[in-house]
Amino acid sequence: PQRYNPAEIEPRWQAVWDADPSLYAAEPHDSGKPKYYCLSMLPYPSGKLHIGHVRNYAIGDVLARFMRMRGYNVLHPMGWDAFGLPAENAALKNNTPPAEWTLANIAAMKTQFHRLGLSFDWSKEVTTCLPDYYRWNQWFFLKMFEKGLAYRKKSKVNWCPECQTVLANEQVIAGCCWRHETTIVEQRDLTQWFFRITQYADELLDGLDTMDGWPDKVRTMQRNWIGRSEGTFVDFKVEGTGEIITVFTTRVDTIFGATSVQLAPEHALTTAFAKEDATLAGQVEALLDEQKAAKAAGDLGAIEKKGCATNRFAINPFNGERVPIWVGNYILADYGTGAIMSVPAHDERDFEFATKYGLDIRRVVAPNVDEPAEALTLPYTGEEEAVLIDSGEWSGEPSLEAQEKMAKHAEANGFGKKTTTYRLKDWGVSRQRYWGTPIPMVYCAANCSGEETPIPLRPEDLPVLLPAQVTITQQGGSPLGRVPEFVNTTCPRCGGPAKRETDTMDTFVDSSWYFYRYIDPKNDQAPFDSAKAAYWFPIDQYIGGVEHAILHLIYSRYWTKVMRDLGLIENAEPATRLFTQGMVIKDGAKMSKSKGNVVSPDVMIDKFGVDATRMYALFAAPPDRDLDWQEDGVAGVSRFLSRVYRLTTKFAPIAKRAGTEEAQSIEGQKLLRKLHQTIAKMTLDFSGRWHFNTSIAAIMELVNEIVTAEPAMDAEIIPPSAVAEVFRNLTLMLAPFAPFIAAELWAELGNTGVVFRHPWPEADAELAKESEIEIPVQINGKLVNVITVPAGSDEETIKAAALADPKVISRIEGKTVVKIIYVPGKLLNLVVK
Ligand code: ANZ
Ligand code: ZN
Ligand code: ZN
Repeated sequence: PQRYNPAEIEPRWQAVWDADPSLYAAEPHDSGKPKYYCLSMLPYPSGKLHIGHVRNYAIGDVLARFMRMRGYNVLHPMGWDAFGLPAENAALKNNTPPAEWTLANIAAMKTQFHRLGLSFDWSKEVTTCLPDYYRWNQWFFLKMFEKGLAYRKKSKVNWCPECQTVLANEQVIAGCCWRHETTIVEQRDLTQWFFRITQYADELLDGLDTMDGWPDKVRTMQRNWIGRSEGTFVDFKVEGTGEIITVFTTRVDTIFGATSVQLAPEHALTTAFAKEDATLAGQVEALLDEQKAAKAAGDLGAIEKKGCATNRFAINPFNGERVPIWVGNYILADYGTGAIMSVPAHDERDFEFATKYGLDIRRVVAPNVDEPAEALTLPYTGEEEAVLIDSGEWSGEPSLEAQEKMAKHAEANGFGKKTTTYRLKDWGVSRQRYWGTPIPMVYCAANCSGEETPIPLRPEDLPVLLPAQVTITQQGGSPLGRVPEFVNTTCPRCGGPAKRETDTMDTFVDSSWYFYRYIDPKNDQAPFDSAKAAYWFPIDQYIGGVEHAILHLIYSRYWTKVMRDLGLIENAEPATRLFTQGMVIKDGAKMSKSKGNVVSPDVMIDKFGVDATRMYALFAAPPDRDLDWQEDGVAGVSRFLSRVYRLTTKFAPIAKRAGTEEAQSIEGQKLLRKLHQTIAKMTLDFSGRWHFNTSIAAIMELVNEIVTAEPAMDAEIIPPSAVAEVFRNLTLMLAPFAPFIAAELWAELGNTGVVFRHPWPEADAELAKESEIEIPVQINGKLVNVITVPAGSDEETIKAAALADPKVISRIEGKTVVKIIYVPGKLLNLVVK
């Protein structure tokens, strides 16, 4: 008998497949076939695939292969998220140009992908660091500038001293840089480019409600990130000066309980007050430091609330009352208006603060008007059932209604209005880096615009190429600013000398729309053809890590809406379904070089082959859970494949002799029953949850049944036609998971053609039907025996069979059966006295 030898089988088949470049190619958008766009997130070309990649890409690959077998026109592309900091770091370390380093890594990883037998359509490859891609980033930038969606403003920005660049809010994690987990992010004042994502805040939020193909946890994270909050602006006047402090509150109904106004340490009035009062200035500085430290620690909510009085007062416009103005370290400058009215009786934070500093605490809402308010435990934060008390003409109003009415009142009297605030901020896209997309703007100091006003390039000026000759140093500022040939250019308006913008774009720009480029990667007239997009979009299944839940997945949704409004596409969301896979861990811990627990895909493949490695990655845990990598487990899957190989090669000669009119035996029926049950189960597993671990377990069970039937197949009690049917379908079902062994066995069984171009098998419901079913019998709730009855037996037959069972007879002897409860198909319980 032949031995299963993946080291021989796998390269041989890969060579066969390589000879057919159309093997995995999507058919054109006008092919008339139903489409399926299966997208796995593209990797950063770090140089080496890790075992986590193997798992992620195996999930998409199985799905793409299955959908092809189901007759869909499948698009399963791959590309490279190729701009970014690591290339610059490598350039610093090894003195290799970022482009060279990146392209060499891409070549190395492509070889690894190839070895893994992933069914990517490489004719659609996209590499984001090449000009034929990034010129379209620049094109979009110009469109967005035209629409007022790209703008420049001076602002406080997050600055990573290690990266020497600005970070988006989304790239600040627990106060530190997302790439430098221990480097505290600083705030700097810089003029930066922004994308107006806030213009789409409502749509981004409301869209989430309709996206039921996305995991709830991802939708919740995006909701919180957008952080829409309905409230009211109310203007308090500073006593004496008449200056206005606008506060943002979600609870205007509690305004009669406001006993102070609190300003953020960075509020403009705080700064103004501090200028005239040195003591105050010192106190404010201390408060600001505390706030920064808490931000860096990542939990501003946990800050020990502190503040200082300004010795000034503000007037509550609702009742004319005079309340002290304080500065609080828990008030953020960049949320709402940076100022609040403090209502200690009904807000946790204000309560803590007022208790500490002895400020008044005044109850103005209560769950019930009849109960004495003094009995209420504070702070009382309820609003659904609450009613206003001690609130002048508003007393007696339910809280929620009062919020509406009081906001209207403020608006009518010119001291406030209803408003909506968002936690979401505009997307800062400027980076002081070299290895990114140049921003297509110039400054014409001499004639047109002055130093500060950007002039957009014309579409025909694109692409603005990244200069190849650049020295990467640790020095701050944009590296492009040190390349005179890049900086000095001519003005598109007056033709005079001008200077180029030297910031590059955040690399999240690249990944916001790369999946649209896949459908038309060689188009040099437009980012893509809209007719193609109309066919392929939205993506049917997007697969990637949950770590992208906010950053990448909000930006891509935003980009989709912008493109829709530019008239390029019709879909409002990029992907109908999102699947977030779990991580691969080792011995319960995340793999890392420092822990020395990294599993190399190459080592696994050398030992066990691609098929066993892929299949183990899918079998060892549900794909959305973390997987603890066990080499023993891979060995186990490899033994399973050896068994399949042995059985198939052994029975192939019999299968090949299959006739058409063979008499069926009980043994043959039993084996075919298991086969069709397996087909049905696997087909169901492919209908949306992608729990491939249970699919593979089902194939394993089928193979166990084949082993049981081996003697009957040897003796040809099971006819050759049944043998042929079983092995042929087993091979087809293995094909998405273990394509190499499937191809080998498909040929071994005498078939020609490519196994994974063959249609997926159909389950025959008649053949799958059980001839007998098992019913557990209980007496007074205790299991006594399991009886076997013909499938489809009615209740009377089953009761009779139970009462005729010897074990049951002996237990009920001398007693009376008072009741028989039958749960159809599940259970029979005799109540006996
Ligand atoms: C008075 C009040 C009374 C409030 C009450 C709440 C309960 P969300 O839902 O997160 O938007 N706030 C407003 N701006 C703030 C800032 N810059 N820094 C810290 N806190 C700020 O929360 C809005 C509430 O958070 C606002 O409503 C305000 O406190 C506070 F019984 O105003 B509230
Ligand atoms: Zn950093
Ligand atoms: Zn000019």
